[in-house]
Amino acid sequence: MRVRINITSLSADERSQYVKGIKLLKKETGIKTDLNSKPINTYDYYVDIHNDTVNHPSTPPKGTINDPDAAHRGPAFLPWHRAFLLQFEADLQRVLKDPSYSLPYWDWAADAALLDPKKALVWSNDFMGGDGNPVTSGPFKKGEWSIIDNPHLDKDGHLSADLYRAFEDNQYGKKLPTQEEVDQAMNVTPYDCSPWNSLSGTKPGTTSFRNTLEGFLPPPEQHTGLHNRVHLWVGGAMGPAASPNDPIFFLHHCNVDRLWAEWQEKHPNEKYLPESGGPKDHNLNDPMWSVNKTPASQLDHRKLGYVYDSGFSFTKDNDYIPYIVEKALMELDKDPVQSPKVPWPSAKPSDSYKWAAEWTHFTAILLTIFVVS
Ligand SMILES: [Cu+2]
Repeated sequence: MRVRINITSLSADERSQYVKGIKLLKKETGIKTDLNSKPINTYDYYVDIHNDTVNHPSTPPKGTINDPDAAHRGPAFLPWHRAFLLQFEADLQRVLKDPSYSLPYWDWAADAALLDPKKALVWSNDFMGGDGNPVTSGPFKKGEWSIIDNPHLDKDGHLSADLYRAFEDNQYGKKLPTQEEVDQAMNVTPYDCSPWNSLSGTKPGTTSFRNTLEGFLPPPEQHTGLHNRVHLWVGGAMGPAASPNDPIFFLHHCNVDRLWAEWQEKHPNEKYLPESGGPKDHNLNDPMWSVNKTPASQLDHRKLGYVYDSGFSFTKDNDYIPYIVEKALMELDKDPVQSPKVPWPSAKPSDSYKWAAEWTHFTAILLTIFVVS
């Protein structure tokens, strides 16, 4: 079973593996063709597919702006992106020659708690690089990365194919979603509800986990909830439908997928909805456009071969020891990038274990003082 881990748990070498894989996919040709059967590099294939989901409305002829496309504003939002990520991950495994390679995830709610989320580890020079139009730092800066399906003007007014970002610029994306907002979403049931679009859950007395996590709920601030707001917070290339142009896309969506997986574990009796009667591509057994999988086939992430390192994965008390040690180390050595190297599991140790935990904590501090001095 592969484990998808928090980016803050990656070593510098592991961070560079992700960057290396992304760059290899961008260089690789001969594997994929675009929707017009023209050759396209493997990375841009994913940009192109995602960009084109919007041209595949689920309610032909084209429905209202509230109606789903093949992958958004509808129940299949979560299974479609799960399948999309798995295909991307399989390509990374192939180019990195590592069948156990697993996408890491960006826990943006943890960054929301930082003094300055713009300085979080994820944006460091050896990983995603920073802000700007164009981006001028990190592995995806101007000259080292180009984007497709999104011609735009740079800050000097020149037509550009460079990666661009605009942290906290969008009026609806001033703040990353907080852990409190995530926790509230995790309590929302059922999975989804009629009318199975971006209005799901807006009618009094109805609610929708999918629409809460996707981010069209709660009204009246539509489009500004969890997943959507992260796109807006990063801004730039993360805004339009070609958002996989920014390699942060996959780390963001891996986190969205993690939250769905945790919700599923938390609510084992809540089924995927709708079984039938919903928009095309979004019913339980509909083949989803381009990924060629049904939502039903994507529901059990363990059967798909992976788990996440957070929350439910920590079932044994012993699993906490590295976290307790790490936390102690962090207290003594303030991290300059303001990010814990190891995420604190969301579940808490059992009461019987608290004493041992406190002792481990205490010993770790003593050891650290001893080793440092
Ligand atoms: Cu998407």
